[in-house]
Amino acid sequence: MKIAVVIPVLEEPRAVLEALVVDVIVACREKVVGIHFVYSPRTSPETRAAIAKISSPLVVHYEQILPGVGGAYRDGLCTARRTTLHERVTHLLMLEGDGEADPSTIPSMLRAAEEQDADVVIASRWLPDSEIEGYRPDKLALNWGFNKLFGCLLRSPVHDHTFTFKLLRREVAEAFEWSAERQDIGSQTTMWPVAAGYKVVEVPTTWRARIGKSKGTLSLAGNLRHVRAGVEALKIRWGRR
Ligand SMILES: Nc1nc2c(ncn2[C@@H]2O[C@H](COP(=O)(O)OP(=O)(O)O)[C@@H](O)[C@H]2O)c(=O)[nH]1
Ligand SMILES: [Mg+2]
Repeated sequence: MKIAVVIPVLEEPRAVLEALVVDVIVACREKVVGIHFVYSPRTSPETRAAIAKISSPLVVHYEQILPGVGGAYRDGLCTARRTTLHERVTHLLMLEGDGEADPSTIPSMLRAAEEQDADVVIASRWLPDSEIEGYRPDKLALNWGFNKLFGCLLRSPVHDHTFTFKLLRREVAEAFEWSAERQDIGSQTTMWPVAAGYKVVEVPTTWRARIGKSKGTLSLAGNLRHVRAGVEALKIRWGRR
């Protein structure tokens, strides 16, 4: 297994970024071949400077071309496959730069990929051993309902259909024309592989809201993007695409 990690960043504290890189290296060891930070024109100079100071040969800097956080991940998935030295990347790890995703889940994600021969491993916020801290109650209720509804419609084995933090087999990353521009990249990259019959498994994780205000959060209406991703998944599932 050779992993390229994709981390979009806007304005993240230096300590969070440094800890992320250390945690990824400790968790993946010799399996990690590149840690790709994806920058937007809105990424702060402080964030860029903090990453520039991290002295690891694994760190790669990339300016996104496609719009939004969805575009950042799409660009990152693409460039991570092309530019990670001479190694052949077999897996892509999507990880948020804001510290809300818990990198201590990575070892169990790698184990699940290897032991269960999974195509996608989701870090899940909705398993019995998962924890969610500081999620807005209205969004939490919406997320719960969304997961129940689309879990049922898609006959999905998954409990968390929207979280971005996951490990994708390279083949899965290349199998779809991802179109998400915002956080719907999380739902596309889970629901479309589920719908297409890939083996998608989950491991429990802890999600903690970041300290301070986030810049990129979706409005309640923006969550309709997840519904659109779900409808596209249904079309894949029932053969209309
Ligand atoms: N490169 C890039 N990063 C972004 C963009 N929008 C959000 N991010 C970063 O992507 C990561 C994931 O964002 P997410 O957690 O979905 O947004 P949140 O609601 O702001 O926490 C965070 O580290 C954000 O700072 C963007 O348009 N471009
Ligand atoms: Mg976040």
